[in-house]
Amino acid sequence: MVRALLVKPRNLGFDKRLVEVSFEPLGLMCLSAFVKKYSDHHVDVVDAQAECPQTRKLPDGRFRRGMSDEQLGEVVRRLEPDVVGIACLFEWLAEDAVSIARVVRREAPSATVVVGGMDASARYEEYLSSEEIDLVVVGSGEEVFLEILDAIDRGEDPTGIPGTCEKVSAAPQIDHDREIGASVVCVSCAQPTVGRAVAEKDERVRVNPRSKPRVPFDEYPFPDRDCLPRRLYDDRRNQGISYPFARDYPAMLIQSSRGCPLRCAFCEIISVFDVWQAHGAEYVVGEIEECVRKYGAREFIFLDDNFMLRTKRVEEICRLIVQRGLKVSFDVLPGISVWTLSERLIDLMVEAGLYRVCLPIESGNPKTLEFIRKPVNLDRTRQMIDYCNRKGLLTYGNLIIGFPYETEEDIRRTLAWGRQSGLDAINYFVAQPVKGARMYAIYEENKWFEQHESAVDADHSWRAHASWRTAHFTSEELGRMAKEASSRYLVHRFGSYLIPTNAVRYVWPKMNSIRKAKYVAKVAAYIFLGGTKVIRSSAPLTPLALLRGLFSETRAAAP
Ligand code: B12
Ligand code: SF4
Repeated sequence: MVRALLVKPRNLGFDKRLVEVSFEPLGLMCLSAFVKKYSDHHVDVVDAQAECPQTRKLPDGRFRRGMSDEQLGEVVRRLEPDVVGIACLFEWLAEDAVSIARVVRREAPSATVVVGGMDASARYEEYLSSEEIDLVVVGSGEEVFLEILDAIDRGEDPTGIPGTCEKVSAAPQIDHDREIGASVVCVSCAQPTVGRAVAEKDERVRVNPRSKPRVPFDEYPFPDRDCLPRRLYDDRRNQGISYPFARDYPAMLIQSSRGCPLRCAFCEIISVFDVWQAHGAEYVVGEIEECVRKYGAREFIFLDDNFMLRTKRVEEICRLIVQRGLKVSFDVLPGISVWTLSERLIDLMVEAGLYRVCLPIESGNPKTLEFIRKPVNLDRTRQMIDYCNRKGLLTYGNLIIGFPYETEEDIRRTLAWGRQSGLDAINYFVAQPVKGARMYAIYEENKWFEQHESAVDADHSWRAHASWRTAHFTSEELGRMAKEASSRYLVHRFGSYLIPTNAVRYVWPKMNSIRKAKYVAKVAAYIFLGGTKVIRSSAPLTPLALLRGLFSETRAAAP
């Protein structure tokens, strides 16, 4: 039996309010449950952010929320782990993952340090360049992490395990034709090459190809939601901060499928989760029932990368929720693929508890959609948005601007489409070159990462930030355009509700019961009074501003 410790990093960022956002570490909960079900290894889970909710200002102006290194060191000393697993979902948390590994190395020098999660999977080389990290697990972690524990339990080195990336000592590859006056033995041909050898190739990372999952996905246990005190996440304050747009508290996270076989240009999912795995409807609704029974959950936030990939499965999930009389609400955080929607499916989803819908449309420009390779039909999308609005769903969409070769005109087309979309709100993002995504190479080849102008506002935790340039825009212009586009759209949209026909068509279906009206009032108050960062950066929302927004031209905030 080995002792494993799983750690969720502390949160970092320039926005003090955003670093308070604390989601339960569902990935670590999945690992914990799996190891407990299929072995007798001991697992502890620590949420280094939520378990010590103190925020400190760092010298560079960022905030860090969570345990100090000393507190973390104390935990490691007390638990004496043989293996420490650190989750890293986001690029800007990599730094904290490394500093946690450093603490572990100091307090438990013989422990194996493993890192996993979305960012670690996509950028394993960067993680392995840290001396303190031994292994990176790519993609789904349950089976691989258990194999690592088993290997250590058997007293073996956890090397060569499929699904891991590891360091290999820098073996000198010999160029027999070059003289450097050193004496080396060539690792390829084992010839002593005195006087004319050079270490040419320095391959320090080995990727051990993944094997097919062995355990059927429906035999995976439900996440170990009790491995940490529930109050850390279900407490009303945390729920309000972390899920400000939820309707029914407590809201809980759930993942019914992983991965997505599509290859949108900006998305790295395919490089991390190489197979699409999905639970059947019985499993999903069984998990919902358990959360309702055990924790009193009233709302579920699905985290699936592509929840809608098999619409039959979605229909079955919704039917079962209705049949079993589960009075729950739900939302799909990463969004619903709009091309899969039909009026019938929307009806069924609403009946099962869908009350707001995020549509990742990505672009209002057909040329850009072609570049992304997302099968979005813009006319059909508008029809579906209209139907969702009439069904009383709160509709918001994601539109991305600043793709590598997008011109001012291209961006204007997206903004113009957005304005006609009928969505209640639009999040405008800057296209991000994430490692593992198809379009990453374009930025590398053009050296656009090195040409960014603004690292001052380097808060990677906020969507409008860009630290790279594109063919036509600087990083500063990209960030500013996205920020302004989101707030301008809201002003325009709220302004349009002043027209009585629009109010009847769009607002009334969302407010025609006390429950719905209370929810809309809450969301509006959050946006305009509490203020998201986007809104706070726009002009005050006076009636005049709303009228101006209504009648103003769609302008790309281009230079
Ligand atoms: C939930 C979520 C959020 C939540 C919070 C997440 C959190 N802090 O806990 C919220 C809503 C706050 C959020 C916000 C954002 N998010 Co987000 N989010 C997600 C999402 C949809 C699901 C993550 C999740 O919980 N999955 C469910 C669990 C079960 O899976 P998992 O964590 O991957 O764990 C499995 C494996 O990864 C692995 N594993 C995980 N940890 C470990 C550890 C070890 C030791 C091992 C061995 C294995 C292992 O095993 C697990 C079980 O198989 C992902 C998409 C994705 N596919 O990851 C995006 C994602 C992580 N988000 C992303 C982005 C860009 C953002 C935002 C920046 C969006 C924006 N532009 O504003 C903001 C940032 C806000 C902030 N300051 O934190 C990107 C990250 C890109 C990157 N590499 O940096 C992702 C990958 C989506 C995407 N494809 O673009 N997000
Ligand atoms: S953006 Fe969505 S649809 Fe496209 S590959 Fe990623 S998860 Fe799949």
